[in-house]
Amino acid sequence: MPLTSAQIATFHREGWLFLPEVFGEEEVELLREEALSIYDEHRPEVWREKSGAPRTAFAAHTYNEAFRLLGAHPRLINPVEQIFGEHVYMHQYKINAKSAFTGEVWQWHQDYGTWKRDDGMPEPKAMNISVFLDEVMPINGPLLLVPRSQTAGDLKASHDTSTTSYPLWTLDEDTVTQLVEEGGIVAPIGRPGGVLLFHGNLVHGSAGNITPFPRKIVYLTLNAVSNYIRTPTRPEFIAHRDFAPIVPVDDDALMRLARSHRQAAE
Ligand SMILES: O=C(O)CCC(=O)C(=O)O
Repeated sequence: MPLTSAQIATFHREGWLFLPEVFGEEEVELLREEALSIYDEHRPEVWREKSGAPRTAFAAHTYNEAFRLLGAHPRLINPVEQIFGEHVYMHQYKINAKSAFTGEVWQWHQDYGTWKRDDGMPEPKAMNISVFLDEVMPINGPLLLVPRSQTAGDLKASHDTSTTSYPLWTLDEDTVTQLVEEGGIVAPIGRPGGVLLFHGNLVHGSAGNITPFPRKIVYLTLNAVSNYIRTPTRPEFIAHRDFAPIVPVDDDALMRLARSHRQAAE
């Protein structure tokens, strides 16, 4: 279903949009199982917290069939192309684990801050569209968003290479305080299968997860083809160099794969 004009207006005003129940239980169940087996692999794309628990798995669309189909899924590609008005390619792909008890913080940041400084992306014409694989609750480290902060543009940031295992261009407390005074903080929560998209300059972060409930979210970072990165410094599996437009798969492709896995297991 295309986004309605009211949804597009909300996205442009607030900087984010949540779409519940975009993927069904069978589809999400397969993705959840595949994510767990990827986290068990020892490969350079799987980054770990200081505790050794998985933090994120990069580029799973290049080595896992279920995540390949998700990375080209029309329910994710079409809304972003609708907003940008042009074709998109995959700039980055992550399955963030936020593991039970050990999932660590993501400091306050804007995604475009890192894409610009580390990858040479010309404009904030890229965004994250994410899929909840577990229930995202107020207590298990949901994303915290500062509504309307995308209008502040690209903010001054410092490169934090020590707080977590993942280097990030982060914002200072005064800047975050001021933006929160203006826009508040929201924490989109919801059932597995929900989809959240947010502007590349929207200020966001998340707290650690000390609950027994994991909070896996897949993030597709889709970039407008004309906005391809010019001066990448990060490895290919973090900032992709294949700028070809994504060709969407059939809407039922992931469902069919889930059913074939289930039948093979019966
Ligand atoms: O998964 C999270 O909690 C935060 C992820 C994030 O902020 C990002 O990937 O830019």
